[in-house]
Amino acid sequence: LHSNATRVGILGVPFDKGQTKIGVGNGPAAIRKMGLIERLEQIEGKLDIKDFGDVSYEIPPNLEHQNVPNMKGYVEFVACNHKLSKSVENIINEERICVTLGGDHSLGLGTVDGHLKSKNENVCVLWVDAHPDLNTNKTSNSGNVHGMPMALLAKELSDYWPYLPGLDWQKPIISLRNIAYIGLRSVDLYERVVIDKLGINAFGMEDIENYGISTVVEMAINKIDPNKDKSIHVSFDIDALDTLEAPSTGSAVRGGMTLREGIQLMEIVHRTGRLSALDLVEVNPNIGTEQEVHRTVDAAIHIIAAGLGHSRRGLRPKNVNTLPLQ
Ligand code: Z70
Ligand code: MN
Ligand code: MN
Ligand code: MN
Repeated sequence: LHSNATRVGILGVPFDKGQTKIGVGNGPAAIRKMGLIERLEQIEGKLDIKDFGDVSYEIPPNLEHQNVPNMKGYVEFVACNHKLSKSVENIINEERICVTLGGDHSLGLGTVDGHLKSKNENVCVLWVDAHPDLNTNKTSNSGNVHGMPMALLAKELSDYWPYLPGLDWQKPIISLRNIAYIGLRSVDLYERVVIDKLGINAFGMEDIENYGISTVVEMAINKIDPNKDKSIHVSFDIDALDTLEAPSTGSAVRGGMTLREGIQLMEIVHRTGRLSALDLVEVNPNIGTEQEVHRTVDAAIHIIAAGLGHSRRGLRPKNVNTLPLQ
């Protein structure tokens, strides 16, 4: 391998307790089985890829009987994300882009936390999603923690949480000024209030429609990383894509991004050279027909490959003189 090859770490998180549908824990296996790593190996310049396997976790005895009102699966959520945060921190410390395969989006707490710790908090986040995942346990209608990671991460919302046992390792250490949403189209009442009151950078589907995806991505990155010196985290919920593009997910919302827009978004992020972490979450291979699962997993792999430098223009030949062109 070339010594300056892009270094990548793959990490599976078969976690499904952040919501109530069966199957999202099978996401990492489905994405690997459809040949993620083989497809990444075809990227120009050859990536240096290391598969770190799946995160496993145990519930510490002092956490076992804890719970927090309106937070389903609380202890599993806390235990898994603690382990995940450390794994992500270690992978980024190894100077690898950490690609996390979900699993439900509650894992965004651990991946962003680990990234922040590795990069001394000099991180900005693109949250690509139909949903803002900005509920607290007081505002959530569902009690599903995959709708809460952004509210746990945000400094500005720390006063709105009760005491959270076992979460002392996770300080809300990112400002909402360093976060931008792309693809929103299913926003709860309180989420809407918080986005408006705090002026959170939020680019919805109508912005993509009005400006085009490349302008939206440039605007979002300029807002959250104006000096172009931050480490970029993309947390990509597959439900950002339209239902037709990614049907096998737990809360599909119509009127979403095309796969082409998703790929273009990731290509732009790749070209910044500052991508350090990419989450690809909420792929649920137990939802839909075999063909729909195939389409969804294939879309996920295209998104990841674009973020790591796959070019739709094809590979450049190593030595033009040996080609039968004459
Ligand atoms: C809703 C909630 C959500 C993903 C659904 C939905 C959140 N706002 N996130 N699917 N990926 O339950 O809080
Ligand atoms: Mn989400
Ligand atoms: Mn979502
Ligand atoms: Mn294809």
